[in-house]
Amino acid sequence: MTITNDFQSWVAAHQQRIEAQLQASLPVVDIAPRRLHEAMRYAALGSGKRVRPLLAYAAGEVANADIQRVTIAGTAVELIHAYSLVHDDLPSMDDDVLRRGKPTCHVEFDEATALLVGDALQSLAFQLLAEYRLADNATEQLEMIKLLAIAAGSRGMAGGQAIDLASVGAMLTLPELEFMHIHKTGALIRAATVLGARCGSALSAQELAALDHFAKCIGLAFQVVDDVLDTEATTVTLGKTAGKDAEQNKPTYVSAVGVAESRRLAAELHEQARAALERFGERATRLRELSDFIVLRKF
Ligand code: GRG
Repeated sequence: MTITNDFQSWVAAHQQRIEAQLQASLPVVDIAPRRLHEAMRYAALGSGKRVRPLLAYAAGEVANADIQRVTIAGTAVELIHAYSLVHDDLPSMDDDVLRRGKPTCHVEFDEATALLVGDALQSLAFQLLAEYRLADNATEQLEMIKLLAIAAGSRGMAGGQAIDLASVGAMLTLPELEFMHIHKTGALIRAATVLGARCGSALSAQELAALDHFAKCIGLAFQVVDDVLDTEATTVTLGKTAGKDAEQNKPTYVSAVGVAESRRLAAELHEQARAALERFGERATRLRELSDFIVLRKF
């Protein structure tokens, strides 16, 4: 399992596509309200691994999708992700001062602006999905918009965040932790993958289910690795405050089962994710490489 130069070039090229689309879609700073627009751009542009859009592109390759359609879907998911980070960092939530190697949005601007940034990024995501053609017919496109709305809402990411906030100081069982993360982190990762595939030629229900299962496993693996990195990596490498989970007494995979077992669990989820891709052969090469990256990453 190695990260090849070819994969790295693919990642860089697709990260650039997303950056360019974000640049073009975010409101410019010289139209009013300027401070809000500046803060939106501050939160969404310039860094971030862009894992979710990369998953959309890689799944799009499985379904032979038009790259411009995937760019819009991936950008919409990244806008939702950027909003979630801004809100997650607020004093009323995780209360963090560092994100993507720079001061969090509410520190750089102010709390009210950060709240509005999250709101406006989320609206912009859905505006893009409604504005551009993503599917050959309107019914399919509406289904795709609904899929992202559910993934971001109370039965998805926002619901997972509510469970996370209510769990501070609690000792969760492994199934409870899994339930929380399938929603908080996993829902958007699954949505990105399935949306990427749905930008392409119709896959069968079984093929879509296999991709969804891949994304469910890799979304959980992403979180397990995140928990390990929170204990083992430095603030400089992560670009966000390391050790926050323990400091805030949050239940994590590491607090539940320790580092070694967490690593074993991540490897098992990685295996399951790769197994779900078997039926796709060469078409799923980028998804396989991305799953390796997610598990091997150091930041
Ligand atoms: C506020 C509704 C609401 C939801 C917040 C995503 C989230 C839910 C909170 C983020 C807290 C956190 C550290 C979750 C762990 C996994 C995760 C999503 C990490 C950040 O995502 P990356 O690593 O970040 O993809 P970059 O900066 O690379 O985009």
